Amino acid sequence: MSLVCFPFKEEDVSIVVRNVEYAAQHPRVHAVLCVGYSKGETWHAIANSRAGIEARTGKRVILLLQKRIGLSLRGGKGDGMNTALLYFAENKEYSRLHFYDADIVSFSGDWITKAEQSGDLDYDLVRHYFPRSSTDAMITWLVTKIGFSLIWPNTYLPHVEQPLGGELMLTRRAVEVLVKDQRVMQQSDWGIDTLYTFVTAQAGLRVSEVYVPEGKVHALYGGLRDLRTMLVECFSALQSLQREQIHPLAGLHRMEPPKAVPTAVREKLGYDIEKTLKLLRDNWTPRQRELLHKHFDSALAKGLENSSEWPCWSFADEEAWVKAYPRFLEHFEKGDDDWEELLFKIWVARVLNHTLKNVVRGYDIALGTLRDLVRDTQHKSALQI
Ligand code: GDX
Repeated sequence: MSLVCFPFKEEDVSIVVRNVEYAAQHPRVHAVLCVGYSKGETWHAIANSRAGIEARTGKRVILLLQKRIGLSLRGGKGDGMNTALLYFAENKEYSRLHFYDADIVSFSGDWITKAEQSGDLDYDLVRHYFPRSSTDAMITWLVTKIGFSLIWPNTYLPHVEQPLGGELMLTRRAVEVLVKDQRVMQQSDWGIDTLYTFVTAQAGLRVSEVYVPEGKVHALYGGLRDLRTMLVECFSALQSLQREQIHPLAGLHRMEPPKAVPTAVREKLGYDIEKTLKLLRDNWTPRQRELLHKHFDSALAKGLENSSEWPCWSFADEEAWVKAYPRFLEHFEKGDDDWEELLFKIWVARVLNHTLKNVVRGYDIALGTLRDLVRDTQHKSALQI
């Protein structure tokens, strides 16, 4: 018997309500849990449609406000997901807990079926993965997968296709591992996905990634500025884990092979390039320049400074990013605006470099360069351990 959770903030209410009903209709699902950030429009829309969905499906729809659990960090999606973990841990009638972002336009009962089928093969954690545009997932590729490759190259972590995905299914065993772990319960912000991925790997759980061919159609980003908080919180979560050890043979990771990528995904541009170009010119301070020259390679420092005057990005190639990453691991300070802005600017320059050097050569080349970067980083790092 499964419980499906949708964490939500403010989303298109018709999509959220429809997704709740789709989940409730599924034969394996016993109840749907909606965990809201606040009592806004989306909350009230779910509250108003709840009785109708319960009458039509015969399943309970539970509506909870997220608890403030991780008190040292911003209260965000982590508190929402962890509120669901605690609810599940206390209510022993459920054996599996699913999470789905509430705003997925392409969500259907098939997503639940796929996860349930892998759960039937005794995996502890099932993650959904899907085809993504060659300019999407830039935090996943450049921060999380490169970080995993640099820090834990000889584990399965660098091979997890979508380690930040919000669509996953946990067995009771996996939930118990997470709930008992203070690192997880304190991660109240966007870093939560990193923590779930890392801690389940460290605990040696069995992970399966299932492929959803239609992809995740959801609200799009404007300029990359929209992703600044997520970038900082995802990097900082990884930075907080950097001294942790994982046994190279811990856990098991299996991946369903992908299928041909749909044309709409191959052709999609994930963000607004023109708006993003301007970001390299904004918010400079003398201290940012000082930190840049003190801690980073001179070619990168000079290139980024030049970009404050005129759009340029060629300095932020793959090698420059992989060289800069350990410097951030060592010196970055979350909450220090100059450090956050430097991380953001160097990441923006890297994303622009990827877009204007690799993506312009076509989808397959662009994805190939991302995969090669992860593989090469992992290999070089493994040789140094
Ligand atoms: N309860 C609660 N509290 N829900 C939240 C909060 C919060 O503070 N913030 C966001 N949500 C909900 C939101 O309404 C949606 O249902 C879901 O969480 C995801 O948020 P969204 O803003 O749509 O995230 P985005 O940018 O689509 O990122 C998601 O996908 C990334 C990815 O695909 O890689 C999100 O699941 C990320 O964690 C993931 O990295």
